[in-house]
Amino acid sequence: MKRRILLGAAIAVSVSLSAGVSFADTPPLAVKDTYRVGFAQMESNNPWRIAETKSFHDTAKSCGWELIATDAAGSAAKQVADVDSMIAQGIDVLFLPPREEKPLLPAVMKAKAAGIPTFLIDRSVDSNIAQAGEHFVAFLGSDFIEQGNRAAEWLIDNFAGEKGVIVELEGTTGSSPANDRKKGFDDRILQDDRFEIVASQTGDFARDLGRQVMETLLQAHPDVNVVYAHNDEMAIGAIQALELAGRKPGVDITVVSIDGTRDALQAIIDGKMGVTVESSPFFGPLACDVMKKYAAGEKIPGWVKVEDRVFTIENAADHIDEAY
Ligand code: GZL
Repeated sequence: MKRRILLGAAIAVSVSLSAGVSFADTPPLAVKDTYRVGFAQMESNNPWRIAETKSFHDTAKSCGWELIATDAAGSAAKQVADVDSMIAQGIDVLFLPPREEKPLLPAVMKAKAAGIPTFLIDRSVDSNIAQAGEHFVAFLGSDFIEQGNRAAEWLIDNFAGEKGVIVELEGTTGSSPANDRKKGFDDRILQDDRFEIVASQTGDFARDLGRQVMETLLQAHPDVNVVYAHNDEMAIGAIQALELAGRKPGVDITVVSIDGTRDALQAIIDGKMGVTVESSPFFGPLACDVMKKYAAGEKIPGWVKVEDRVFTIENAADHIDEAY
């Protein structure tokens, strides 16, 4: 079953609601007019993070949230400490985008022990240790394996060369989107024997590090003709590095990415990027909707899956006005 929930101005996110899981073990949430809500953001170093945080602030008033929002500046340890502080401040519910799958497990366990229901936002934690319906209520986010798979499908369908020599720029080490975008892309692309991944290195989802890593990998692999970046920030950084080296992104090298930021859509319109698979940051309204349903006793699926679109030269100009 798919439902479309209007997020932000014009972004509608279709959410597929699979069978609910029992919540015998997750802390209850009372139906109230106002809630003290913790939103423990991991960092604010890129447009995606900034758009997500704004989405929660923009939702607070209409959802009756007294929002306690923190920013861990890229430190998983600080993100855990921020959650500790929120628990001490007596939050009713926790929205947590865990920077990395393992280091954020203590935050999930402490919230549960304190009787606070947790919703994981945009990234998840190590499912071997913590599960939806027991340690946290649900994960709200995209299917990162599917995103990687769709990026590979686009490349297979649109690459005109004889041989694809791929450099892969990975996201934050140990994060669920980096792990799964790699799995989804690599498993699919290696089924087509035209392609070879000659290097794969983290750029930590950051533009400048993505640029630096691309400069280094370009030295080692001058024959590269495809870049697969786990997010647009690193893809834009890679495009900068390629142009500085005299390469022509979109002409002699194909760039494939994920997120759907404004700069990426512009790069597609300019012919420098081939595709970006959407990964929406607008989680505020969805978090409000799911939290209220949980409080009302409705069954919530362990994974509230956000459906993503694909942006290419055919539709980038139609969507750039709504991009962040
Ligand atoms: C995806 C999110 C990722 C974005 C990156 O849900 O976790 O983190 O794709 C961001 O741009 O840094």
